[in-house]
Amino acid sequence: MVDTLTPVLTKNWGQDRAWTLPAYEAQGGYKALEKALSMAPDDLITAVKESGLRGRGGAGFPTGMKWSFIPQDNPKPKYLVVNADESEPGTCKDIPLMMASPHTLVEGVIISSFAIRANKAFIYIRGEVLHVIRRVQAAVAEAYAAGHLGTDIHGSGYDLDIVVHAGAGAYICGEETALLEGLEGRRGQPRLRPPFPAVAGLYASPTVINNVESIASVPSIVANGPEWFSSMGTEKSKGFGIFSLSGHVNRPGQYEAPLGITLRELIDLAGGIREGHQLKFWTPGGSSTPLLTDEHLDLPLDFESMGAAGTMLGTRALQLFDETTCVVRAVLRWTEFYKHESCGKCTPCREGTWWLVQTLAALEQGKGRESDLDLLLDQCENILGRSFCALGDGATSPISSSVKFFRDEYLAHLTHGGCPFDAAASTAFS
Ligand code: L3W
Ligand code: SF4
Repeated sequence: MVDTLTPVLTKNWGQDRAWTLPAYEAQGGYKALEKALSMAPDDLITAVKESGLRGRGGAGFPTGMKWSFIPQDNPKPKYLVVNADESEPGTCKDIPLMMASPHTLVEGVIISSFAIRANKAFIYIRGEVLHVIRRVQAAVAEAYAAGHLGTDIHGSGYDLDIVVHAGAGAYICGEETALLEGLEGRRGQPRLRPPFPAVAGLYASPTVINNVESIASVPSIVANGPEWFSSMGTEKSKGFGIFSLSGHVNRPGQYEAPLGITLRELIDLAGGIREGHQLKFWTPGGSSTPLLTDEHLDLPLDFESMGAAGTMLGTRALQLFDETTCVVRAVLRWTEFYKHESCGKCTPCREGTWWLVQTLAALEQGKGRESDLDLLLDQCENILGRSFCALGDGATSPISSSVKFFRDEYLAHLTHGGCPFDAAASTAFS
């Protein structure tokens, strides 16, 4: 079961066979599609703009504005691509959503494609999650059989085909242009932007790429109206979102709540930090967003407040670590991930992430010198803003933020000649 304060995307997750078409239709599923097909596409774009929905994949770009960038006077086909390559460490919302309620996504894809006048849509799912790919494929097949997809949908004259594509398992393919490269059959490496995909995306045609949760939010906006959506959340971060809590919390999982909720409130919903322990540090939006500490428990989880605190809301992947966790060791593990996932296209990230691991590993083993901390920050500075895509920048986030908050813990490794934490007690990263 999901604890929820805004039961919209997660409302049917606990129900019997919620992922099937009859169960979805019994809850009013595909009624929003019926309504959308009776509207003018431009009015749908206006409704999504007015709702204030912002991209749920990390960057928070306004969804309706992105749709309005699609040049309708361009004779090329238009495409909708759903980024379902969820792989940011700690992020676990799109996969549960696709498993529990794939028709919410499929209905969102049809409405969104109609709005931007696309006749072909792609759902790009990371290849490792075969069960999710099968679940979404089954939902797409059900939608075709019921006349929600294919030619002349609901007698409207509108045609749409959906292709479910399995990625090959590279984190970089969550970057939108690397994803397009992969979809076109090439090695997944980012493209130079601009041009943005809205102008020249898939097969050099105008393309909207949106995260799963963004697209899955669209049917509820169409059904209930933009004011309903914008009545939730904060002034500039409207609506609700799925927060994934993991780590040292009693009930890890997905919690759907209005944007602007605080971590303290979410921890309460999740049954508290494990008995006898205190929160030490956490990520607001996966490991690519700078860490925060127990001093930040009451900050609203919205795009603006997180930015003002020097971090990002990102994907709302809240990874919680109590005082038994060695922050240096946690950061080393994340950095090894970025080194492994660097696509190799640009030098600052390809070489830099390798150097970051060397320096961090020496510090973690107590073999470094105090000056290595400055070297580490210098290496971060030479990657941040100098890399071709956000992966390089993201790799530096946990490092620079952890040095800012836990410099003494780094130094303790040097004076101790290794990790001062009792390995048995350090359960998160053993
Ligand atoms: C047209 C313009 N379109 C921007 C579009 C752009 C994209 C969206 C956001 O990175 C972040 C990153 C990760 N004309 C436009 C325009 N767009 N200007 O708006 O663009 P941008 O550049 O702000 O961000 P991004 O490159 O999409 C995403 C962070 O999210 N992140 C990573 C999450 C990972 C996953 C996953 O595992 N799947 O979501 C977590 O925080 O670091 O900063 O569509 O085309 N002038
Ligand atoms: Fe590839 Fe890293 Fe450069 Fe991005 S920053 S293009 S992942 S090497």
